[in-house]
Amino acid sequence: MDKFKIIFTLSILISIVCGKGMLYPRSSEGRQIQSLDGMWNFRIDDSPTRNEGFDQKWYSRPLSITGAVIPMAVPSSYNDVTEDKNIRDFVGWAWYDREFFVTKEWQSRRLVLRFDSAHYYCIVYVNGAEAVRHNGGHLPFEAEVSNMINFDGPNYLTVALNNTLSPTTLPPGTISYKTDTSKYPEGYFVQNLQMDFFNYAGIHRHVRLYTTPKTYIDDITVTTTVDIGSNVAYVIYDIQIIGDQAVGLTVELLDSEGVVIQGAPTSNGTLKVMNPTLWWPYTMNSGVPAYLYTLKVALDGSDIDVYRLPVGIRVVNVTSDKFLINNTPFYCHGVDKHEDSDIRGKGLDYALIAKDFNMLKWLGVNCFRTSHYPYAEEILDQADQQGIVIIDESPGVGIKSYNFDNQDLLNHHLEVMSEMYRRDKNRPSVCMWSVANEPDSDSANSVNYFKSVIGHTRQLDPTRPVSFTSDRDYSNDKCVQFVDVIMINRYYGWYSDTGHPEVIQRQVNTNFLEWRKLYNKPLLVSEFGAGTVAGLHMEPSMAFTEEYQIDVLSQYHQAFDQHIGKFLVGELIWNFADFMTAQNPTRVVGNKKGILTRQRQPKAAAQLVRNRYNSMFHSSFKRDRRLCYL
Ligand code: GCB
Repeated sequence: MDKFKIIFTLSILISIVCGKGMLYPRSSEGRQIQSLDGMWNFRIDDSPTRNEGFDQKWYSRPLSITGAVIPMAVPSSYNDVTEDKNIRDFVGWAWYDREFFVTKEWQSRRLVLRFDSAHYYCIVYVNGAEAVRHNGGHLPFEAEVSNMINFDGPNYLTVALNNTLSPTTLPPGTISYKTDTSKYPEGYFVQNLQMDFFNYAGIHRHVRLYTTPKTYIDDITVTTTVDIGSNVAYVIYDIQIIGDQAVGLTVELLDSEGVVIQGAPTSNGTLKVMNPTLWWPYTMNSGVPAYLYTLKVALDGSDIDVYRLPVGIRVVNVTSDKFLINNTPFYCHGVDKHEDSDIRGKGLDYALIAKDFNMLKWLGVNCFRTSHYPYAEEILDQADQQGIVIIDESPGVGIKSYNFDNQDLLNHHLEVMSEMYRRDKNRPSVCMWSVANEPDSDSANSVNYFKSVIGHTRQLDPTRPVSFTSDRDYSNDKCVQFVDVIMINRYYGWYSDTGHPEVIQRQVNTNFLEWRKLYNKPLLVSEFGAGTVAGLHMEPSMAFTEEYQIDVLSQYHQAFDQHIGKFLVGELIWNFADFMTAQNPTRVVGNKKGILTRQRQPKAAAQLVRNRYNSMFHSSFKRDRRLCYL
C-alpha cells in the first residue's frame, strides 16, 4: 500500500501542463482533426500493490498482451458501464489503450494530441513513451507528438488514470487505511470524499489528434468593451504565434453572415465596431440574443494557419446592488447543474447536452452555475450560442480548514484557475468566476488562502467579477470580504427546520438584511432546495414528497420577490436534475433535489419554476425593451 501512496505523490510533484494556449480544436484551411474517441481497451489495476501496471510497464505493449481487457467507451466515466462493483467503486490506476493510424500526408505537420478532460490524474503514452501528464479532471491538456508517431504502421495510445482524491487535489479528499484486521481484510482502504457527488472517473471528454503548420497560432485573447451612449464597441485582441515570428497575419472580424466588418494586420490591437449587435442573454433580448461575430486569424505564407474564434460583444459590471450586462440590470433566474447521467456518469454526451438546453429553455432558465467544476467546452458553446449566462466554477469544492495551510493545494488551486481562465476567457456566456463551493470560510486560515486565489483570478481577468459560494453565516464568514458578488447557499426548511417551510420567508429576510448591513455588495442565492423522490405524494406535504419541494421553493420565491430590484441579483435552484452521490444514509441512490429526475423528466415543482421564470423574462422584455436595443 505504501508503494501506491508513493507513486501517486511522486506523480503530482512532476506534473506538467504543456503549452501556453489551449484553443479548442477547430478544423480550418490550416488544421485537420482526427478523432480518437470510440471503444478503447480497459483494465483496472487492482493488484495488491496497486502498482502492477508501472512495475510491469503496461504502457510498453498493447494492454491486451499484459492481461485481460474489456471494451470501454471514450468519452465516458467507466464506473457505471459494467456490472462489476470493483470497477464502479474502484480507487487507483485504471488503464486504457487503443490503436490508431496516421496518414503519411501528416508527416510534415505539427501533430498535437489533446484530451479535453480525464479524471483525475493522467499519464499518456504514445508508442510506449510518455507524451504528457496532467493533474486534475474537468480541464483540457495537450502535447505535441509529431516526433512520436509512426507513419508506417500502427500506433498505440495508452493512458494511466488515477482517481484518488488527496489533500492536494481539487476537490480534496483522503484515503483511510483500515488496519484493524478483526474488521477489515489486509490492505483495506477507503476513499473519503469532501463533496456530495459521485467521484466519476474516466476519459470524460473527446480525445483528438490535430494538425497545425509549424508556425501556428498558439493562443488568442479577446476582450470587448461597449460605449452604450455612442453605439460603438471595441474588440481588443492579442494573438500569440509560435514559430517564425516574422510571419505576416491578417485579423478580420466577420458578422454572423460572414461579412468582414473590420480588419487589421497586427497580432494585437483594437477593432472598432460601429453599431454593434451585442451578445445578450436570451431573456434580455427577444430579437437577436447571443449574437456572435467571428474573429478570423490567418497567417501569411504558403503553409498558412487559420483559426476562427467566436466572439460575443458584451460587457459585465457589478455595482453595490446590481449585476449589469451591457449596462442593463441582469437578474439570474437559474439552476445549479452537474455533469451527470445514467451509464456514462460524467462522460460527454451530445444528446444529453441538447436535451438539457431544451429543458433549460423550457424552464425559462437564463443562467446556471457549473457546480462544482468546469463543464465541457461543448456545453459552454451552447451557452454562448443560446444566450445563457454561466457562473464558471472551479473544482474547489469542500475545502476544509485543515486543507488551507497546505501550500501544494494552494499552488494547485492557482494553477487550476489559470487553466480555467485560459480555456474559457473568450466566452461571452461566462460572466462570473466562482473559485470554490462551500469552503470552511469561517476559519482563520481561510483568509490568506482566498485572498490569494481570488486575487490571482482577478489579476488574470479584470473584466469579470469573482466570487465563491458560502454556506457560512454573515457573522462568521471571513472571506466574503474579497468577492464582488456575495453568493450564499441556504437550506432553510431542509437541513434546518425540516418540515417547516412556513419559517423560510422570515429566515431568508432576516439573513439577507444581515448580509446587507455588513457588505455593500449584490447578493445571489446560489443554492436552495429540498430532497424530492419523484412520485412520492402527500397532502399536507412531508419532506421528500413532490408537494414539499413545491412548498419549499414557493416560500423562497415569495421571500426573493421582496428583494428583486434592490440588492438581490439572482436565485439558483439546487438542482436542475437528480444526480449520483457516494453511498450514504442520507442519500437514496443519489441526491434527489432535482426539479427533474436524473432522466430529465419534470417533477411537479418544475411547472412552478417554469411559470415563475417564464413570467419573469416576459415581463422584463416589456420593462427593459428600450434598454435592450441600442
Ligand atoms: C450543498 C452543496 C451541494 C450539495 C447540496 C445538498 O450545499 O454545495 O454540493 O449537493 O448542498 O444537497 O446537500
